[in-house]
Amino acid sequence: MKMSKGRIGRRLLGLAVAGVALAASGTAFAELGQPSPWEYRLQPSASPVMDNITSFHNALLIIITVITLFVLGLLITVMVKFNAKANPVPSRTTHNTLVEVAWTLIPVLILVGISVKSFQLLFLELDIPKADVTIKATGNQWNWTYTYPDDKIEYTSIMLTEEDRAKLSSPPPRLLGVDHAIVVPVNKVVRVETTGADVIHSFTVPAFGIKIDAIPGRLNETWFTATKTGIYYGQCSELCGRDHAFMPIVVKVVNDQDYDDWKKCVQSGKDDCIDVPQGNKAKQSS
Ligand SMILES: [Cu+2]
Repeated sequence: MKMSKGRIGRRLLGLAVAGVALAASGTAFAELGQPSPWEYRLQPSASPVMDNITSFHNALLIIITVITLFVLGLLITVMVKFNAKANPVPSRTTHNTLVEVAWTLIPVLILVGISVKSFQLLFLELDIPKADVTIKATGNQWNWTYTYPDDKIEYTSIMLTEEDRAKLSSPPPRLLGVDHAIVVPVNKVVRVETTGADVIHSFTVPAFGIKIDAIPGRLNETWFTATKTGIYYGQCSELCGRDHAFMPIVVKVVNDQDYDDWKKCVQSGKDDCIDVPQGNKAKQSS
């Protein structure tokens, strides 16, 4: 079957339009703080670190696309222009100083540019600003224990069963809901300390751009500032055993007033604090 040039062009154009439509729908489905069907991008950002990760990722995507297309173009040019049929008498050129300097220097400059941005991002992630709230997350097989050392609050967060989930008026996504979320105030620096009680787990919340191992006998730390109120879902991201897939992380970001109310509520041992859909296990630790 032979296709005319015009037909091939129209098909390619059709494919390009479909691709753009798919890319656009990817953003249309994206919901803050949780994964969405057919998502292939990063989750929408809700912290300054994630803003930086997202723009770095997008910039790298442009750079590698341009480089790949450039190399592809060179390959096609060589194949078309310099094959034995089109170019029976090859040139005997072996050196070209300008070209050699250029193809050494330009990639080095590109890599240096990328590394500078990359180090800036690493420092942003690792330089923990003065914290307003400190939370210690302890990974257990297979749930998380959260401690607010400054407020003497400690509770364990366990994934909701399908039955529990069905009872809720607005159920959380499947396998992501928990009985007790982490509650933090919006626009405040939250320092997260992680450790493991048994094996290595990993504390991850994509929308905040944090992923840090929770290792027995060690205290790791990271931080985030949630810039929008809402509910953010994450998961343990280190294969930690049988129920690794069933120890989600839920962070509820609320305003200062709600945060204070929640703290008081938990400290007074009440049953219906804002993060608790049923039963109360969040208690003041002794
Ligand atoms: Cu785990």
